[in-house]
Amino acid sequence: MRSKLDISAYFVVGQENTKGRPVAPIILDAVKAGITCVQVRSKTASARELIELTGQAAEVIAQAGKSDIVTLLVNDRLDVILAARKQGIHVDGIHVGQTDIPVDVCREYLGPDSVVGLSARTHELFEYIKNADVSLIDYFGAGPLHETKTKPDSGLDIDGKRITRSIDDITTLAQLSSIPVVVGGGVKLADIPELARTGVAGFFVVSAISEADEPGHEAANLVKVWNRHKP
Ligand code: TZP
Ligand code: MG
Repeated sequence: MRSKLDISAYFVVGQENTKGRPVAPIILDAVKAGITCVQVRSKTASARELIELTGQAAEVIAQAGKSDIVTLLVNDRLDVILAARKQGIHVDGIHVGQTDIPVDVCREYLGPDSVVGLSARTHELFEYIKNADVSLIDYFGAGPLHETKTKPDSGLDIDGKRITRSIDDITTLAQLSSIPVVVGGGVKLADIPELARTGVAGFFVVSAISEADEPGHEAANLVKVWNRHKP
């Protein structure tokens, strides 16, 4: 568990999200603009490419002078984090989904000071958030707010029907959860004011920043509007 974990402005990115542009400069721009958490997530990169990208992400965060403020996480790949750490790369932790490596294994290998984030369940979300054992995790990811082409299977329930979360649902989630909740899935600048007012700990985005013509400018706007409207 990281003592100072700020997931208010959380950027998820991989090589498949940047319209062919190099990822690291986009992370640098986002971090300079005030993004507080970066998650390296790629379903197309090899292990070696992910280690490389994680190293680049750590480097640009350091270059921005923000290694102590910005949390760097890797999606799913415990193996990548262990290999990156072995090379001396500063990685804060992991984000896993419900069908990924179990959180007790993540915690065992990454240690007590690492961040372990977990995507909440889609099915019976409210019951789950209320009753889940959160002793090994730092935060929940939840959503989607909207259907998104970035992750087409996001929000599919066990019967294959898609569930998106209303602002009222998200307000309830924030109240029910005993740990911070970060919400994403189709989130754009226009969603930020009402999302900030729900009381959740933060928003996460991929394409709003990664596909923007000026990622730094877009990230700065997201951060500014969040901070203006949060409780
Ligand atoms: N997890 C749930 S939705 C999602 C992830 C990684 C993708 C969100 O992408 P975008 O482009 O912000 O809709
Ligand atoms: Mg996963």
